[in-house]
Amino acid sequence: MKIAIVCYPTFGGSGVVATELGIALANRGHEVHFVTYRQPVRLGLLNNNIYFHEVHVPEYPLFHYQPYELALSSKLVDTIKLYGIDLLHVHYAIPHAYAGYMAKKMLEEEEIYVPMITTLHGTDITLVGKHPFYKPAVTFSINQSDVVTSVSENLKQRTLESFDIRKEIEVVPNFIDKRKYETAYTDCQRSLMAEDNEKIVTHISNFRKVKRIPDVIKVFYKIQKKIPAKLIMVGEGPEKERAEMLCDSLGISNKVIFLGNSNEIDRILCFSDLFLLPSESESFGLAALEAMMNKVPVISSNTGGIPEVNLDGITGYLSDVGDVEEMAENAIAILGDEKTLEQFKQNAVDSALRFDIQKVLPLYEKLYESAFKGRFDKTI
Ligand code: GMT
Repeated sequence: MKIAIVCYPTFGGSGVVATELGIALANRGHEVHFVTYRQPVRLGLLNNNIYFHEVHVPEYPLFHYQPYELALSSKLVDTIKLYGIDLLHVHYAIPHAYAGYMAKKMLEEEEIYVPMITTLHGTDITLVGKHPFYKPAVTFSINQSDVVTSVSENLKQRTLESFDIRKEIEVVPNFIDKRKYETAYTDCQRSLMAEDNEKIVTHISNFRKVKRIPDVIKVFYKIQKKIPAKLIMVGEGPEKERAEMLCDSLGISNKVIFLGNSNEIDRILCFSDLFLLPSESESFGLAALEAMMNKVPVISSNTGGIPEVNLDGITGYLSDVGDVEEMAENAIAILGDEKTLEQFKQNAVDSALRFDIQKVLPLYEKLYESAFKGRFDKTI
């Protein structure tokens, strides 16, 4: 099939999932066209089956806000016509499902019928999407999608609770490619980051408020009082400066390494012993899954879809949002005993295999096929 994928090209989870999905589809022989405002960060080299079409938004001084949706829907129309695209898959409802719907309608004027799959990722529903200023448009564009998927059962339920949805929502979880890890680094180079006797604790995110970055620091502060350890903070975002200041005031700056955004996530996780994800809300927690696949147990909050990924007492531990005391106790219980740590590491990787791409990709392909077969239904 010829598939157009719309996503955010940044380090956010939805963009990562969309990119990895596109690469996997291309490897299965599909022709994949990414349509977005920059080449997605995980895309790497383009190949015979992968194309990238940049959406340009011309600046005009009259506009206080530049109309990205307009430029995106126009680019979609052009790309779909030029390449004979069979199907459109938009990741993150805002504004992609809205722009996708407009493109569909424009194409219908020319008797071109392209089904649209919308994948809900989290904040497009839980944070931004349900804001009254966006809600009618988000509800409309979800209902107008030919297929709607959500990355966890929890996100599906939250969508149904918050919006008047008339469509069936299919749960297709996020995924990970186990084959990528079979050839992963053998020399983890942990000595670059910590002394032999130190444990390495890691957090990766976009440093937004929802990630509760101060909790990460507070949990680590308690850990390092009992166990020699380093904290590696990966990512960029609005909370980063405050985090650096908190480390300073707690006197642990020499034990915390801020790395910024990285394309070497697997390399960092390879030498990590524990992953912290104390988020306020999380529809899935892709970063936790990536950690688990790298044999890193997870200490997390029990919010949203995280319990579908991190299994309490098996792959790590779950606590109520903000319960830094319990999170630190659980972390110390895992890190403080080598046998326990080894068991949790093994459980983490075993459990991550539930989300191997070989299991998840066919779910998307099946939905694509049924949407493609039914593409004329709503237009008759
Ligand atoms: O918050 C992020 O980490 C980025 C955000 C996004 O929109 O890209 O992530 C959301 O989608 C990811 C991929 O499906 C999920 O793993 C994250 O849990 C989800 N974030 C939230 O729900 C806060």
